[in-house]
Amino acid sequence: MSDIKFSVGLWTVNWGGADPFGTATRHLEDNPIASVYKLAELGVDAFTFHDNDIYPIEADSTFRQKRINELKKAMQETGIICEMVTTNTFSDPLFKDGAFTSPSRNVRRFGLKKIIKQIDLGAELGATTFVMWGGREGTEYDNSKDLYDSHARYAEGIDTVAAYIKQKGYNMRIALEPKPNEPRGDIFLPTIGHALALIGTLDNKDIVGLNPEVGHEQMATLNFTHGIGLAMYCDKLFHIDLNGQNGPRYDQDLVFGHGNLIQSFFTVDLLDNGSPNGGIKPYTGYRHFDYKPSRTETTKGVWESVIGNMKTYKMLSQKAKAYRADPRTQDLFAQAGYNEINIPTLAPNESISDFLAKDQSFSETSEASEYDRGYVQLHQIALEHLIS
Ligand SMILES: [Mn+2]
Repeated sequence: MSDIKFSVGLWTVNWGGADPFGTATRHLEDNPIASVYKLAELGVDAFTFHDNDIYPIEADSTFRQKRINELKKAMQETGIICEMVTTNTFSDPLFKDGAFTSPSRNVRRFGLKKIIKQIDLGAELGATTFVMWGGREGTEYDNSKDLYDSHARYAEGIDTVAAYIKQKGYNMRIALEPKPNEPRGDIFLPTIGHALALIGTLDNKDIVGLNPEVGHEQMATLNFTHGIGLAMYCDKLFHIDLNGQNGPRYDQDLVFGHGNLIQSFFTVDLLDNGSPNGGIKPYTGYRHFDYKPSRTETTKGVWESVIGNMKTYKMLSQKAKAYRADPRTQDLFAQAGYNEINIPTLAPNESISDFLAKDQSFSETSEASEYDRGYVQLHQIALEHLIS
């Protein structure tokens, strides 16, 4: 447990509650840096931020530097660190049709410079991950954009940034954050799988991975635990956004565990313990919370929700450990076939022609259809650990 580290985005706790149907419901501190002190006080190990979380897009260099100095002071005084940075390429009207995939070359060039500026700042502050959420990269209509050139410009943008990181020698990797929709009708790179496919085409794919968010995959009706399982299989889980979501609807950004709880349990189990056969190693990165304290909450509720995220994670972590250590679980893993799925289907050095020459009769293998895998009992044991 002690090696698990938590981080929180400044945009989460500094969200005033404004949504598409209403204005802010909470009074925020004039200076967003105040929240860094509060996060440190609550025992959060690290924070993350967009450039415009600490200064507005129109800020001059003097004001920008003033805020950076205040941020560094907060880090020195509290010991909290900055583990990830990201760039806001979605709020300003100029990004209404994307940054890397905007039809306007001027917007794309402005967006690229804005991103690189934040990467320089992140490196200066010690951040090792740069997250790219292309919230405005997409369309409302299928004929709005040339789909070859849009993906080519997206890939070009990512590759250019990755090449810059390498050229500067920064200890930093890029993590793409998929989301299916909202704010765009359809966002490019909508899921973990889509993003992995584009990463495979990049020149600098070695330093580009993923920052999957629980709710974003679940908005697309996908299984988040399976998604990060694939990302970890591909060595591409570079960062993670933990939160809560109740199925396919608007992006709820609830506290971690406040949505699909049993899936949260299996997510924690995979992150903390790896896969049962050891192919997926335990995740060593920050457990990052990207959520929105509900609009109904006052400032008090904001800080309670920060604590809630960490407390739930720790509780699930303990329960996942107990589930794995339970002898019934280990017996049922064997019954479920865990000790057979790890044996390759072909024998060592078995050629495809040798394989085809051997008899594999239907009657020999039909007994498999009657084999009791005990999946329901295994799941019941997990549930009992979860609610005990
Ligand atoms: Mn979200």
